[in-house]
Amino acid sequence: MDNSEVSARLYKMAEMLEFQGENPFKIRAYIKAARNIKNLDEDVNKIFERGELEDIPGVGKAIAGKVEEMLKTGTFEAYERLNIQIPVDVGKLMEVPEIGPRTLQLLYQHLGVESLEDLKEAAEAHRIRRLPRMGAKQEERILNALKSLDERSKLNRIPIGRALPIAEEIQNTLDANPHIQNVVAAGSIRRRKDNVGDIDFIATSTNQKNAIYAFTHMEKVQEILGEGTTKGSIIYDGNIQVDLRIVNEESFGSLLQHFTGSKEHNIRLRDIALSRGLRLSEYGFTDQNTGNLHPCRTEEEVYRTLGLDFIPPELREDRGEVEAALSVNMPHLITIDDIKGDLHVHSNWSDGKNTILEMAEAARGLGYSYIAICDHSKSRAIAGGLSEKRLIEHVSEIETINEEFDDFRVLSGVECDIKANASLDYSSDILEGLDLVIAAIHSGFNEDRKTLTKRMVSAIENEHVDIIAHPTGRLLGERDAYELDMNAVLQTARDNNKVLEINAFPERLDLNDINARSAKEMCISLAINTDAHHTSHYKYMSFGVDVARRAWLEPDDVVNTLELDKLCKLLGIEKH
Ligand code: DGT
Ligand code: CA
Ligand code: CA
Repeated sequence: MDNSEVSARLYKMAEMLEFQGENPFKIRAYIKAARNIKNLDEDVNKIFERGELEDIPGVGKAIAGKVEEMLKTGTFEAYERLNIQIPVDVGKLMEVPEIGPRTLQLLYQHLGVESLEDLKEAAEAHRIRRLPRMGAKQEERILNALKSLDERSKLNRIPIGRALPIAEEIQNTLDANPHIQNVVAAGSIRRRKDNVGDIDFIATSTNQKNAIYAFTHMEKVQEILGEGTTKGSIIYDGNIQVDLRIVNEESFGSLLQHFTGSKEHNIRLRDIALSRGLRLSEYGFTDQNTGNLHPCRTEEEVYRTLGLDFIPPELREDRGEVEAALSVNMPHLITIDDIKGDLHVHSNWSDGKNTILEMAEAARGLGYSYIAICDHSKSRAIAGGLSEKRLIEHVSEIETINEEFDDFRVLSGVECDIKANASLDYSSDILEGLDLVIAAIHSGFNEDRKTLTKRMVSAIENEHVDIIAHPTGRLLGERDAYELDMNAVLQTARDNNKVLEINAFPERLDLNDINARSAKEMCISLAINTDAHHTSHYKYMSFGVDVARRAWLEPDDVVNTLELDKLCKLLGIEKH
């Protein structure tokens, strides 16, 4: 167990004791020990090996014994005993501001409340107001507290599109500091998860104290949560928690690996280490026979020592990457340099901000060979959807523009609405005249699963449709994916040889990593498109590539890695 795990278990013990109505001194002792172990600069295992557990402030003889038990067995007896005695999820329930240990006792004994779900059910059924010392007001306060807890846990996660620019801003500030070197954002942000809980930096320093001070005193710091000799923790502008750890160069690789996570991935690595007689921690490998610590300077060294291929951060989720690395079977993940064009771009013919020519020139400037202009279809009046007549004019405008280029092609496309009755927004003869048809659902999100799936399936089966845009309709932190039988969608796409989009617009990232990986496994091709409404939106391509990497995609899985002629062949586009 590492420091944070030991500390978490001590905290949980304190909560359970509180629930039992134990002696407050005993409870406070656990909390103090938990806090001090969490804030240690050194691995608690090392301190234990030196026989110095009792030197940790707040750790007396009794708690030192429990820590020793944990380090040897992963838990301690008193905790296990209490945990069996108390069926109640004390930790989660005490997070509700209205609920203290006495109320919890009452709820458990009278109503059998063991979990947050039980609590919600009891409150909604108005059973709480009838308890002694409770009333309708109290019950309503609990319901409100539950609601805001739910919202906060959603709000508390930050979409990567918001977190990454902030991480880059902080990175630049730290890089400019003469006392700080090797700054890397680790954690879920390095794994490019589509939403992150906080931002975890690690760095080396020639002057640790100055480095931490500089970090906690950056201009946009709202609050300092902690300031030690090797770590600092702050709330940054925008209400985002940011942590910084300073590490020695000798163990930089070990710490970077540990703090990149995920936790699940690290647990797998720890097991592999143990099978080789080594204990893996954020400080390095400890030989279990000699007790010697071998810190790793690079992450590559960590994986090499375990007999594993290097695993890219985006794959570190314990979703098969460890097995792939053991069998020397890692995928060759797609990179941004593989992208040859963007197949979902808007212009000012509908709700985009730039002309078709401007969109084309900007894309060409990025080194792309093609884009597809896919403005909205006629049903989307608020987005300036094109009437049949305008669509035909749009196609000839694109033909004229193409005459200006010999190394670049604008494909004429449309983002065609899938209407409520599952039909498309234009007739077949109109769709036939286009190079590319992207179909999407933009309305009726609240329909039931059967209806929405049917709309999607009919669109995929339509012979003129090439790509399904943002297939689940989710908006990060705003709107959940609509109800959809994803399996049916994937099977239909496979059977009809259709392409599914990874929409790279940072609010969408749709398909997500999990669904995109299922698509790959079913041999369905994907397209990574920005849905740009402005030339500046082309930069979002990297967010889509990140999703693709987390989905294990290789260049061959993505149609817009193809050169123009191969793409045209694949999509049946006429050459000009
Ligand atoms: P987040 O911030 O919720 O998006 O997710 P992460 O993965 O960034 O998690 P965070 O910030 O709690 O911790 C950063 C890394 O530190 C995590 O990916 C793995 C490592 N870590 C944290 N807690 C534990 C733990 O209890 N056990 C192990 N083995 N590693 C941990
Ligand atoms: Ca994190
Ligand atoms: Ca963190």
